[in-house]
Amino acid sequence: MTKLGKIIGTGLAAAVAITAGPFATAASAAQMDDCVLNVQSGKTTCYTSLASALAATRGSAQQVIGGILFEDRYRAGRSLAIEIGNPCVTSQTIDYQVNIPLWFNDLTSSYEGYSNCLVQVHENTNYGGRYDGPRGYQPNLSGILNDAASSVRLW
Ligand SMILES: [Ca+2]
Repeated sequence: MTKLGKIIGTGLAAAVAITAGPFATAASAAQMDDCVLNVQSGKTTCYTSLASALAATRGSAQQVIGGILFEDRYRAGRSLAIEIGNPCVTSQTIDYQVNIPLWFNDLTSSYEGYSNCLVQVHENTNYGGRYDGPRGYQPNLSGILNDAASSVRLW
């Protein structure tokens, strides 16, 4: 490395440290905050952005996103995308259902359906308790269902 390279390298490292702040760890430099849960396999895969998560799904054969749960109102914050095998059909019957992984449990504040799916979130696991939906878009879960969803159905 040239002397100039060393200076630039040191400067970048210092800048990152300052930006990251006192509570950051090395892992938080690129937080894997946007995840995709595959309903069929139960496997969750996480990415550093929602755009990356959706791009990965578009690149996978035979999979589409049926809905996305968001940590904050109006599609903000961390997200959990629900990956399904085929688009939803009629909105008259339940096409897919899955329990929300523990890391996203009781976090949902807004949600949106995709691939012709309507989303319904339930207060408890296994589709119990109170629920909201099915809807195409819920921008602001309020009251008892805010930060409470533990399972989700796609209609
Ligand atoms: Ca709950």
